[in-house]
Amino acid sequence: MTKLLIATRNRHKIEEIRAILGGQFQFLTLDDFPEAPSVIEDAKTFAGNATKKAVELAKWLGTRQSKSEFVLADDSGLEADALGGMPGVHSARFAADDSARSGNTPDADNNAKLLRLLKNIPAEKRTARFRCVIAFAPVSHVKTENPLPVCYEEELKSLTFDGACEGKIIFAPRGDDGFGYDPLFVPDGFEKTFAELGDEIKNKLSHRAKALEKLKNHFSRLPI
Ligand code: ITT
Repeated sequence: MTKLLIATRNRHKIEEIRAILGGQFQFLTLDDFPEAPSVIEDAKTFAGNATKKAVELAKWLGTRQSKSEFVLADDSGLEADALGGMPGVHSARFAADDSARSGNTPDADNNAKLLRLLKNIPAEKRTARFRCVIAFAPVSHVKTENPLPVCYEEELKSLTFDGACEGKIIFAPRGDDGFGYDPLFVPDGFEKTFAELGDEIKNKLSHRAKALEKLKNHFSRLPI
């Protein structure tokens, strides 16, 4: 069975990714590697941050006696149209004063800030989407004789898969399941928030489910 490191410390992401990918992989997470370096997410796009997380962790694992064969990293967030796509790549640290430098901020604070900024926006203009990019990088334990100039080799071998889920932002949080902005997000075609719909439904229609579906399709065609 293929060994896969899920490169996140976000427990909710780990549970969703495991549930969606199912029994095809043997999963490890960053909890299995407390000494793993933390990656600074300073790219301007979800794809940039996801690739950075996957590639840096794959390079680090390549220097160790780890049996992981691939690293999977998820970068995701919410885009509100009335806010020009904010919070976007800053979703996890939206409530911080300086979103480029601070660590993650509590979900409740991020949600409160989102509601504050959308206070005067009517229901029909509260359209939004969750986006997710999954980066998938091989762990190489073998040093090549003629590495590519500079250090692009791992980047070139990594793959990305994206997914989006359209919906709208309501006026007050509802529901207890999920994480992040789930209590404020009603996906198109539903009346309930992701936090009310629960994991089973969310994992069929979410941005993460769509990105992982593409990864699964790709993987099912590989001879491994
Ligand atoms: P890692 O970087 O360790 O993976 P993180 O939580 O910092 O964990 P991101 O940088 O990708 O992850 O930020 C994702 C944020 O976007 C997350 O903290 C939520 O605020 C929001 N988000 C992403 N997917 C979500 C989902 O399915 N439901 C609700 N909010 C979500």
